[in-house]
Amino acid sequence: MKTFITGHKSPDTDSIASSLVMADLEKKLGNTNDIIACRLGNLNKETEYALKHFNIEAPVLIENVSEADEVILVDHNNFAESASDIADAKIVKVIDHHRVSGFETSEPLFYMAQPVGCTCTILYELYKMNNIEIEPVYAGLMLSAIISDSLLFKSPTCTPKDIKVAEDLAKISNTDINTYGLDMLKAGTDLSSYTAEELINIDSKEVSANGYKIQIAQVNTVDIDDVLKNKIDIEKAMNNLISSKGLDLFIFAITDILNCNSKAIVLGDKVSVVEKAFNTTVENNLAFLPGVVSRKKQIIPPISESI
Ligand SMILES: [Mn+2]
Repeated sequence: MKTFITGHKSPDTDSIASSLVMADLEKKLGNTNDIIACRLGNLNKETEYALKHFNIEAPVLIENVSEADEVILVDHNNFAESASDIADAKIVKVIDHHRVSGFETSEPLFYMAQPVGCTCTILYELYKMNNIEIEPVYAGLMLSAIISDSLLFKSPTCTPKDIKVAEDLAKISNTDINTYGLDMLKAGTDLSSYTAEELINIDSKEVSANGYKIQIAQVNTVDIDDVLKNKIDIEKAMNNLISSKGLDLFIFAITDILNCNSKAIVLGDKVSVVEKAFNTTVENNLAFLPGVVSRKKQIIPPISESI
């Protein structure tokens, strides 16, 4: 019997860490299957940095879950963000911190969701609930995920619980949160080796609202203008995806993680939605979004509302 554990497509540090950590938890909870931590895409540089720092192998790259007897989803539930054949799989557990959407099973399952900033915050609680000791390497991975999802606690998605858990994980893994956290986040902002096509896919989500198809991609940087040097190529790549996927709107948010602002390249027939949502003007396909760092809390809700 094989149990696959996977996070979402375009995996971020939380999705990768959660799949590795959940695999450890499952083993310690007594799951005797062949437990395989998986990923549905390439590692980003921030995640690479974290895995290297804590000296742990990346999850196995998969395209579908046809080989699995059962599947555990972490850090997502929406089938649109999961393996292409997930609807046919036997999903036995979900550990997630996103809204429930586009998800259905034919059988009962273990489903644990909390409105916290990071899936790893919930996994930490699972260790505690089951009286399982956390090994330093898994503490380090969970800490990395919380730092990543919360942008070092600066994102509005961050809750007091995330901070408390991170502090304990820092102790267990003997990590200085600020030094390590900044180094890890900065490692993720080295975008120099990405092509425009890759750039718009590093962290990209399709959401549908009111019948419209909207793609919202995001990259983190310490210098927005540096990313905008390739604006023409990025726009070309975005327009290609708009045609091939039939998108109504494509928002590519470039987030300054030090100053906590974003600029977004906005393309598609529904650009006016962005102007309405953020009470701004899109000039030269570009909108300034002061104070915006979180796609989940600060971009998706106003866009869904105004469309
Ligand atoms: Mn997450």
